Amino acid sequence: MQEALQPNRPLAAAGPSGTEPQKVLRSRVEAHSLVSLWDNMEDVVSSTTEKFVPHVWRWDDIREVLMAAGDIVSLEEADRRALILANPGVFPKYFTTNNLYVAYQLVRPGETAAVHRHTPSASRFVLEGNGGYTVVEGEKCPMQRGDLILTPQGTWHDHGNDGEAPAIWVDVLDLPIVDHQGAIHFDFVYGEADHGGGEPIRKYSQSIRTEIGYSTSLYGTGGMQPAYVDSKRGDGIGSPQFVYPWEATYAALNRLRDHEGSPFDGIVLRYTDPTTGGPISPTMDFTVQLLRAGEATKSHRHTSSTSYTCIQGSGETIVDGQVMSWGENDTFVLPSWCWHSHQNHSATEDAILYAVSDLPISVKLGLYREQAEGEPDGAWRGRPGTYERRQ
Ligand code: GTQ
Repeated sequence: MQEALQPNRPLAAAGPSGTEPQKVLRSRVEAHSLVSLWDNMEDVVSSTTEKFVPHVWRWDDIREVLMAAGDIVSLEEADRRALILANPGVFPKYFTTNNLYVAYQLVRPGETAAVHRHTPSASRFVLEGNGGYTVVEGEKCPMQRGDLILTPQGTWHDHGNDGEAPAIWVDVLDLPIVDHQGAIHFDFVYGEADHGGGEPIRKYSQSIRTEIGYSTSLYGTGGMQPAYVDSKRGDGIGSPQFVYPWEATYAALNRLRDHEGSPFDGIVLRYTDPTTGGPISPTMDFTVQLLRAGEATKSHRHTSSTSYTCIQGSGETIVDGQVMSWGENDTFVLPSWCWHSHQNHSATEDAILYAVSDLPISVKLGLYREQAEGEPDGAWRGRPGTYERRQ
């Protein structure tokens, strides 16, 4: 029988001790802002993203503090009244996963948040209220519970609330990767020419330029696209459909509920850019998944991190052996390359999760790997993902 392969050399075998000449050499090296690879192999090849931990943020806690902030912090002072879900593993850095920034935002009745645009891609998933809205590139997008509203990179956007109740939603942005790339730019100066034309005048909010429902009437019918408009909206990359209404999402989940679905995610649907069929943002993948009463998924892991918000029901996600229980409007995060499986313990009720991951980054860079429970490690710890083939 053949012996199992052994590593050529255990990592960091040399370690930071060594002979006298090696120690003298180390001080010479360090005096010039240099570091030797041979003394620090283990640090150099280990992953700093392992510091991100799985965590659950509770809706009751967030809502209470957010409502208190509503009384104390005005939108004129705050620009955006949002509470960031700061991963405890990297605190005080305010990232939620290595590539995702997640926050809960409140706009009170009658308030407006000033128009701006930026290089990060942004999204809002609506939890509460029925008079909230976001204006994206002149399109007013009303915000009802379960709606997904996109403000792709480079699109002007402002928020408001015409209703009687607070509007609260979950923001997910790709801020951390844009930051790593040294590419964060925000533009706060917006101008429009007045009705008669002439020079642009600075404005706090955008004028409405389309009818309500423009996005979904143009792009919201699967398999059909308007051939008479320029589908580039804003100056970046992203879906021209800015609104994905809950009604359509929920109907699609229900239509498919008798399918077997994914062994790892149940009935999982991807939000797509109608012009490409791919994810709706260059860096983030958006999905919604139905875990039927009593459903328990198989465990797997992959090289992408995910933020999940529970939209309906309750359940548990087991991450590397740690049980994370969640209920309506809670958000929990799954760091990259952690084993995870989901369970809906209810005998009668559905559970629905809204999930945003950084999968497109891994796929574009050729770094996507996945591994199912019971599968051997294979090449590069895992196997190349099936994601591209499913596209
Ligand atoms: O609503 O435009 O949570 O620009 C972070 C940055 C929300 C927004 C955030 C933003 C916004």
